[in-house]
Amino acid sequence: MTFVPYCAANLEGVSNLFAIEGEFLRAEEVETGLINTTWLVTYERDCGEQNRYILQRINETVFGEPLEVMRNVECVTRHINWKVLRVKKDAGGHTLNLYPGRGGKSFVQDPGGGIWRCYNFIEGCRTYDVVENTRQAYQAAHAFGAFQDLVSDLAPDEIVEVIPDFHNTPKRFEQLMEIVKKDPVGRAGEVRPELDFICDLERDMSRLVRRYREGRLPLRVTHNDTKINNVLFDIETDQAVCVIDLDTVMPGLSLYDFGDLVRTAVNPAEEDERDLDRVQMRMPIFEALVEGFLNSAGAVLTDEEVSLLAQSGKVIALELGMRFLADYLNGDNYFRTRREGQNLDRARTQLKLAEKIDGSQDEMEAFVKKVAQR
Ligand code: ADP
Ligand code: GN1
Ligand code: MG
Repeated sequence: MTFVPYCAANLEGVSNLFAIEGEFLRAEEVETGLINTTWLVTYERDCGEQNRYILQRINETVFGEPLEVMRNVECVTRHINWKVLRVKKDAGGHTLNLYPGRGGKSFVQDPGGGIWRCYNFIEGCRTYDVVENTRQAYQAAHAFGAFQDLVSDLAPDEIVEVIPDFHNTPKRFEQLMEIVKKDPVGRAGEVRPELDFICDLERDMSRLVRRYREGRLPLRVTHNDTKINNVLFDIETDQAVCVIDLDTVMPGLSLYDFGDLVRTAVNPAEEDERDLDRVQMRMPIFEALVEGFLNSAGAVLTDEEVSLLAQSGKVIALELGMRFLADYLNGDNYFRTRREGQNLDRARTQLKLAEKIDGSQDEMEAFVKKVAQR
């Protein structure tokens, strides 16, 4: 399948295939995510009112079966919309909705074979790449915990595992080692210190997966991509109002979600920071994450899950360090990059963060224990 570059005419053609009212005015690319191609499109109705929508093309390199992704997203958005209305009785919140496309599906296919979908654009919101304060951390964790609660009654076998072993950290290690062996673009020689660091931590990688295999952790429907810019914040109130990016909602462990949130929230530096002295583990942010997550998801989590919250951040930081490094060694064809060496910088940041988190591990454990005993 070839990737066709999109000009306004293509985009207008694609967005006109969705059941949205009015005439196409413009499309602006949204550049925050690293995976899909996202456009903010504006339509004008006869009365002059303008409405905005999110038009997304699913990345088929990452998602080999985009139609399975859409099936999952349909199931999850419908369930959440039902639950918010009927169980939570909270019609005031924001939820994602898919607009129907021509042909009666929740997506359309362009002439090049690309799969597109259209969501309601949630107005008056923004995302953060770096958490600025403990209130934002609490809000984000509360939103992802609430998401966990909303999908807690979906059976994991209703949802297809669209990227197998997505958070299987030991498997990510094996995959990295295979890439190092093949060294397809001749970069492995440059990253010896990073590889040594990773190999020294091999034992830590199976901390979550092992407990799941021992039957000590439940398989749930989880978000699996709880990075901080996958939650929308209200511009006026700075409250987290909606969890987005549902492509990786799959059977998983709640600790993957908490761990991914820790790795993206505690660090005051950007994900691709080059000055590693800026990479830090901010304890007050971690504390706010624990409070926020437990306040919304605490009722569905088991004691074993809670007892591992403090360990999850390091595992996921390490996992992302390996994924970014693997992509660098493979020639940068998975995560979107905008400059040379960006994946290597991302990898180094994550590995440094894993080291920083490790340095605070005891303090983190003690905090979780204290909160759990309340
Ligand atoms: P990716 O998988 O590439 O990360 P996302 O689904 O996270 O794609 O979307 C990329 C960005 O587009 C988000 O970070 C957010 O800024 C914006 N966005 C996506 N969906 C919406 C929405 N429904 N309302 C408002 N903004 C959105
Ligand atoms: C990708 O789609 P986005 O940008 O929210 C990736 C995540 C990584 C993240 C790192 C499907 O998330 O797993 O943690 O980049 N998503 C996929 O920034 O691989
Ligand atoms: Mg995203």
